[in-house]
Amino acid sequence: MNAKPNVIIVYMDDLGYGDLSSYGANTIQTPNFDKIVNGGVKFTNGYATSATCSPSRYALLTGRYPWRNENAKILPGTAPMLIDTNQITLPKVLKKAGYYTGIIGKWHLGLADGNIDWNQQISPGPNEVGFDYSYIMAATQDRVPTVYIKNGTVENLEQDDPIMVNYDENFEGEPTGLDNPELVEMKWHHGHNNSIVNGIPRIGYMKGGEKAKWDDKDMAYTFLEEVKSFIGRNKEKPFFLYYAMQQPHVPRTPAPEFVGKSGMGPRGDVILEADWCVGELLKTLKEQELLENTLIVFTSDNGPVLNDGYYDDAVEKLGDHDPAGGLRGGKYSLYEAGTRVPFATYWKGRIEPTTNNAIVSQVDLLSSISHLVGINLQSEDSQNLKNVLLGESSQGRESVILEATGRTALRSGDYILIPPYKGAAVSQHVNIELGNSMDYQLYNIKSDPGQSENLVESQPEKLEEMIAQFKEIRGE
Ligand code: NG6
Ligand code: CA
Repeated sequence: MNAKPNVIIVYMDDLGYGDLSSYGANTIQTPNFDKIVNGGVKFTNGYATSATCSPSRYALLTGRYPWRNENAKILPGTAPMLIDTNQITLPKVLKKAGYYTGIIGKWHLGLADGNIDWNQQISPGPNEVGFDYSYIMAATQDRVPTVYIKNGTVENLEQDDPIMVNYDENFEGEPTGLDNPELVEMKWHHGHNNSIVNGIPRIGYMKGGEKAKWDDKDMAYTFLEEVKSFIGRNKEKPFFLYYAMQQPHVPRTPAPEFVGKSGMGPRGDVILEADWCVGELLKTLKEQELLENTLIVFTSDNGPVLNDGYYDDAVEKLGDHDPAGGLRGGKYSLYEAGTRVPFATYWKGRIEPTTNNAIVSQVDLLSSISHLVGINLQSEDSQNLKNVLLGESSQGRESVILEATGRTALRSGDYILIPPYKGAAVSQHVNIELGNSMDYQLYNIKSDPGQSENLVESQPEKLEEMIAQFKEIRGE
C-alpha cells in the first residue's frame, strides 16, 4: 500500500443529514453516495463547524474554528480573502508532504484584497493558500460574478467585454429581478432580485463578461469534467483534490437529464445529479486503478434548507422526505440540523464498512489528514482523529463548539448547551427554527435527538457544568 494515498474531499453545499438513502431517506435513492457511506465509515455524529457556508469552508481548510475570525460569515462575491496567506492550510500541508493539490468547485472564501479587478489575474486566491490548481466559482451559484475562474483568471473572458461587479448599486441600464420580472425564469422569493443571468435573478450586480458567464444547467458536468481531467493528469503522483460541489444550494438547476427525476422538484433532482457525479468519480478512480489508493472524505458544509430565496417547488414537492433526518432546525440554525451532516470516509480495501458514533468535526480534517501523510501537526482547534476516520477507533472528540451566523453552542458528550440569544425563534423567510431563546437550552441528544425537551430545570448541575466548559473553551 502506498504510504501516501490520494486524498479527495467531496464537499456538498446544503445537503442535510437526512437527504441520502444511506442516512434514512426513502423518497429518493442515492446509490453512489451510499457506496461511500455504506462502504466506509458512516459517521452519525459528524459536524460541519457552522450552519452556513464560508465559516465551515474556512474551518475545513485551515483547521481553525471560524468563530475565532470575526470576518468568517457568509461572504459576498467581492469579499477579500478570508484565509491569510500566512495561515496554515490543508493543501499547504499536503503540498509539503509531496502532494499535488487542487480545488474544483465552490470557493466562497473571498478573493484578493476586496477591490477585485475581474479582468486581471485575481490574487491572492486558492493558489496562494496551497492549491497548485484551481477551477472555481468565486462565491455561490446565486451570487455574481457568474463565471468560472481558473488559476486566478476568468475563463472565456473577452478583452472588449470586461466584467464589472458591485454589491451595492446597479450599473446603469442593466435589468434586475426587482424591476424586470418579465425577464425572469426562476422567481425570487426573498433577496435574489439583483442582476439577471440566464433568466435567474442573483445576489449582486454584474455587467459585461457575456461570453464568460457560466451555463447553470451544465455546471455539474463542467466541474465533473475538470475532476476527471485533474485525476487523469495527476494519477502518477499523490494528489489532493477538494471537489466542492454546488448542489443542492440554490438556484437548483439540474441538467436536462435529471429534470423531474426525483419527483421532488429541482432540489431532489440536483441531489440525484450530484449522486450521479459521485458515481462518475468512483468510476474514474476505478478505471485509473486508484480506488485502493485513495481516501475519500465525504461531507456537507451545513444543513438543509428548502426555500432559500427562490420559488422552486422545494417546499411544495417535498412529500414525506425529511432533509434533516429527524433533527431539529436546518441551515442557519444552532439546533442540530444546522451542523450535523452526512459525513463518511471511504478507502477501498483499507477501511472496513462500519457505523461510527464518535463526535468528529470538519475542523479535525487538517490535523487528521496531516498525520495520515506523516506530518505531526499540532493545532489548537484541529484534533488528530486519524484512527477514527480510518474506522480503527470510535474515540472521537469529547466536545465541539458549533456555530450558526455568529452564535455558538457546545456539544459535549451526549449533551448540547445553547446559551441565550436574542433574535427571532424562527426565520420566517426560510421557515427554520434558529435556536434563539432568552433562556439557556440543554438537551440530551442521545435520548432526545429531536431536541424537544429542555433539561435546564431538571438537570441544573449538568447545566452549570456545561456553562463552565463552554466559557472555558470560548475563552470567556
Ligand atoms: C443568504 C442567501 C441565501 C444563500 C446564503 C448563503 C438571501 C436572502 N439569502 O444570504 O440564498 O445564498 O446566503 O448560503 O440573500 S451558503 O450555503 O453559501 O452559506
Ligand atoms: Ca452551504
